[in-house]
Amino acid sequence: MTATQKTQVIIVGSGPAGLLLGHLLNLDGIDNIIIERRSRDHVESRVRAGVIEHGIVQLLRDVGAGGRLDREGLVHHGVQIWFDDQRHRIPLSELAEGRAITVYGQQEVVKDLIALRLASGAPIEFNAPVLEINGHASESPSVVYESGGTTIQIRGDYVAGCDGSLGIANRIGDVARVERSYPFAWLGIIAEAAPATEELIYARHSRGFALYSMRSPTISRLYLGISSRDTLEEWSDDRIWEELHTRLATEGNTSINEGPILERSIAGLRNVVVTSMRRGRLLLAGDAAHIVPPTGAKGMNAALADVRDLHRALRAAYRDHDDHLLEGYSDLALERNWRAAEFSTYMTQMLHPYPDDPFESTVQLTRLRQLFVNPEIATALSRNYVDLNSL
Ligand code: RFL
Ligand code: PHB
Repeated sequence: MTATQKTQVIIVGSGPAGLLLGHLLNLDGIDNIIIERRSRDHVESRVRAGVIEHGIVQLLRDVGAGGRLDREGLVHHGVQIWFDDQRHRIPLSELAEGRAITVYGQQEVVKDLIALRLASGAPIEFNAPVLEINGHASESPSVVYESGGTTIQIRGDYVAGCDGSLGIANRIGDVARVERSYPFAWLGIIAEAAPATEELIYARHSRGFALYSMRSPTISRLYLGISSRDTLEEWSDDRIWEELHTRLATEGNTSINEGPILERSIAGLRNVVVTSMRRGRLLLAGDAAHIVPPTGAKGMNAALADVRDLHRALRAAYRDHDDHLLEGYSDLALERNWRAAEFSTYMTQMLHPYPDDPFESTVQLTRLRQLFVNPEIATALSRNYVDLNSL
């Protein structure tokens, strides 16, 4: 092991959460290091979320990470919700004080933040798995990681656990979590095909859920709700397209452009919320602390909103020697994250048919119809969809 290094904040993980936190701390002159298990190339090409809330776009702009996002992001003022063989639209911006969502891939956010990091010259280590987090209950916690065959120990004032759901930080200390699983997963593809829709389409079809999204004028992002037991081998290209055509059709009219499938993966649907996001001087943010099913498009937004709160708290601690915000960080972030959990559950349960449960099916259709009968319900959905994490 090399001699112990020292910094102020040790950030584990370079997903959206860790990268934004590092950037915000740099702007305040607070020393920090980001330590990432995977390669830069891997982190920059991981296909995941695509919808950014109004307030989170503003946050990225405010900190100088909004240039390409503003040029290339697709601003959407409405969303399509299809069911009962009919097309319906929710005018998001009309119902949410003019606010909108921006469709911009998570890996683009990550690329933009990595570019800022490298330009700042602040340390970021790729291919460097964190093996241990020690002394979280003490005044000077430390992290042990591996890099280029060497084991390195670094000590800091705080450790930020931004290492996702499968990382190490959320296993430290008294771990308690509340969970829910669903019998569904999403099969997601990226296809080289111009999107045949201008707005996202969430479809509840009797055969299952489907979502039509996009990444650019030439790249489509599509999802199918499948059984949580299914594997990729069971889903040939032909089967995927056939099912998408069926579920994204109304009155017999299909509306999808096919193209070569560039990427495919299956992600299970689940909720997890830890009972505390602070364990002494170890602070959790993002997927390390909570997971939502993707139906509400909240995961990345929640991760970035956690960092907005955590950064304020760390700044107050360093600049004003005031620990109040740090002490309140977990409660504040959990309240917001439970609202995200509730909304994501509502969207998931409304849009994924349970084939063998006629009661649940009728409840779902009743909920969907209510959305287009009762403007208050559509308004609540719009506000939560476009800006839950800044409400
Ligand atoms: P990340 O992005 O998982 O980053 C964690 C990083 O930590 C690294 N790591 C370690 N590094 C060092 N040492 C260790 N021991 C480590 N263990 C792990 C990992 O390699 C990784 O780089 O977490 P973060 O930053 O909290 O960001 C969370 C988001 O990635 C996640 O919430 C979203 O992708 C969720 N999500 C969506 N969110 C949205 O807001 N809108 C969406 O439309 C949306 N769609 C989605 C999604 C997630 C999906 N999947 C695949 C889970 C669609 C899908 C299909
Ligand atoms: C995406 O574009 O990847 C996407 C959009 C909406 C969701 C989830 C994922 O709810």
